[in-house]
Amino acid sequence: MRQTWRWFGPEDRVTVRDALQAGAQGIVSALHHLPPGAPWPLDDIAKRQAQIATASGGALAWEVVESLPVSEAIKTQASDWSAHIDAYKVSLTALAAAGISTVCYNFMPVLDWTRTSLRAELPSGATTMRFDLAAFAAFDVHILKRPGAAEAYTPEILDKAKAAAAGMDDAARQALEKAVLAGLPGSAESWTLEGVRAAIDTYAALSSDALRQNHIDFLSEVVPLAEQLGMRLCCHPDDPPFALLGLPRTMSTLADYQTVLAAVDHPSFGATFCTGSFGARPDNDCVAMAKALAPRIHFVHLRNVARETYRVPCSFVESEHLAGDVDMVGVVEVLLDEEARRREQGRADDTIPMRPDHGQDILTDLIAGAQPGYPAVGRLKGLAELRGVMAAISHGRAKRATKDHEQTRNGKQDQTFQGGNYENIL
Ligand code: DNO
Repeated sequence: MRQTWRWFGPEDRVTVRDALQAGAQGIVSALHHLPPGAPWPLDDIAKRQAQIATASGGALAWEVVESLPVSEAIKTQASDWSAHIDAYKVSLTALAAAGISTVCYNFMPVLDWTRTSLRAELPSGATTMRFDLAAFAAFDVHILKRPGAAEAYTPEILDKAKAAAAGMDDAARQALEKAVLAGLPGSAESWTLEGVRAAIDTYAALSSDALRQNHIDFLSEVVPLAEQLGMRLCCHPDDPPFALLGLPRTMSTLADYQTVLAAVDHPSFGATFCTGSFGARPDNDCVAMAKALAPRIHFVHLRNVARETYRVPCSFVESEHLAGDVDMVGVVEVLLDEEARRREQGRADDTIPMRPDHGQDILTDLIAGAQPGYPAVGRLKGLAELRGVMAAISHGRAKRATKDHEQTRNGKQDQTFQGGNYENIL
């Protein structure tokens, strides 16, 4: 797998050189300063490419776009949706002209990834991101005060949420609000409570099926162009993979992916396989899902989660890459198998880009103030561990292949020898 690293651009406190020193082979980036729905000008793309090339002395290039955001207007098919589709096509065309062919996006209504704590302290002093269902309910019911919110939670969670809200001072309330509304890291957009309420209202009449259909309509518009340009679009799963704030989420499970992949059955459209997002549901078996989706996986996020409760929705904490509930070695094995299969089939995309997704804040991360979830050292540690797993699996395979080869050769020699055996001839 191609070992890539997310860089948010010049504002990112973790630099391209840091990525290089961590051993990354390529960069994942986006033009976060442009709002969803705006076209990406070729000049801005070229500028980002030049920044990466200059900072890495030509060693690294921008290989994957994450994300080319899909606007709310496209998701709800509001009046300006077709103008936004046109802008999306302009951006894809410019990216293809710049030589970038893998583009990740998501189709989550309103909020992107959602946590209730961005720096939850662990016993070691490290910090990590956490989603606590009771804290989220406290936000939904007591801070956002969404009409009907209480219906989304069990009485037990509502009791906990009430107690949590009652125990919060202003600072705690603001921290929770900030964590939930953090949205897309590095993005130009940040939500206010009023903005979220208004955005939620635009989904009032939109069922899950309608949102799924809007997703398919979006893909029907852009995938033919992606195909023509030789690009791969890949949808990131819902994070967390269940409905929040009464909004539909339709890319959370294997069945969700299979429905959309079948409806837009073209190799130019596939999945961003994110183990941390899928893994936050006890009924998502990441190894089985990776096997089922393998031929259509265009990009991989490797991250782990430890689930704290066992229903859907559940609470979870982001664990170290090889700890937690996702069988990370099992998933990597499936992905390496898929690469081997693609090589045999002569597919051009036989090397799948992966990135170590998120990382705990450890050592100097604790004072560096990087984007939540994107520290230098925590990610470097994750990448190093994952690289170790990949190397060990590949090494084992290479050894077995050599052994098989030798056995076949010896077998052939035996046969040749038997063929020339005088006793046999005589
Ligand atoms: C969180 C990320 C997501 C992801 C988008 C892709 O850290 O994994 O923000 O980039 O959902 O569209």
